[in-house]
Amino acid sequence: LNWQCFSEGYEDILYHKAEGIARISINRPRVHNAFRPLTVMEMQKAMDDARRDSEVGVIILCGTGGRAFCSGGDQKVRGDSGYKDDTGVHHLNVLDLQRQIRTCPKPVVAMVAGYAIGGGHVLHMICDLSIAAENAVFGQTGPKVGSFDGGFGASYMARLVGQKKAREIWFLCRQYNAQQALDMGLVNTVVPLEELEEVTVEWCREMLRNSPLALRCLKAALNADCDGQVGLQELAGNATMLFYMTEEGQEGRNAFVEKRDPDFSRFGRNP
Ligand code: 2NE
Repeated sequence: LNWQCFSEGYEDILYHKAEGIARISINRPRVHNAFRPLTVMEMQKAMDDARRDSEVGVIILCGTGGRAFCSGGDQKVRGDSGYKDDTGVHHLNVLDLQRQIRTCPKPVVAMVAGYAIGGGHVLHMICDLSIAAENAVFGQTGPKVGSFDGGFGASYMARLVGQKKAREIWFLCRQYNAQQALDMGLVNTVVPLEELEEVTVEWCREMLRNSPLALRCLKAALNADCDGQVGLQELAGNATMLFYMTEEGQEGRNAFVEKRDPDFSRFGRNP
């Protein structure tokens, strides 16, 4: 792909676009792409751009260097109530990023080479699809390093791999290879490292050929099954958008603007 670079102004990430695909790469390979508050803020900014760009249909999240997708929160900037930014303020802003990925109406694909560990493992789980390279390594470390993610990191994991396996992953803090991750439903496919981007782009292209509205509603529907009232809000927002697109919905607005009574009589009542 002929990636166009939009990385200017970013310090911790690289941001590229090509043929309807946006690619956000964590670019801190010296720490296995651990995230600090700035990294997360930049990812949020790029995610927002990709969401708003009508040319973009699919978003890829990945890490640079081939040795790590992401190793979670940067333990070297961890303060006593979160991860410290340059001004000393403590954050857990990766939780906002998780929700942003989840509620983005476009498919988000994790392209995982190397370690997806801790909060980095949760990030790939939150993505709609995960394509793993053969060198990928998955696992949580929270109980070892004095942390845990009891939100999506626990409950959504259990939806993916089942309660027993989720407890094993969190309680024992083992590492799992790509094949094991595939076997337990953590990832969609495993490919040789040198084919990782090519296969990921092919999966993206397949999705781009399908109806964006159908994908959007399906993502919201699958989220709604897990996300309670917030999930229902997201699904219902799509229903409202679709209603706005109908003549029946538009009649209500037109009548108000034209200061007349609405006439819904021409709209049928399907059984
Ligand atoms: C990922 C892993 C298993 C790799 O091991 P290895 O032996 O291949 O590499 P090494 O030497 O540990 O790492 C290379 C460099 O990257 C740094 C290391 O410190 C090392 O740099 P130097 O010390 O040599 O200068 N590095 C790696 N991960 C880092 C991290 N997360 N923060 C800062 N520096 C890191 C191994 O590196 C590992 O276990 N890493 C730690 C994984 C971890 O515990 N992550 C945090 C989990 S908690 C979390 O992410 C979280 C949450 O639970 C809730 C909310 C938000 C975040």
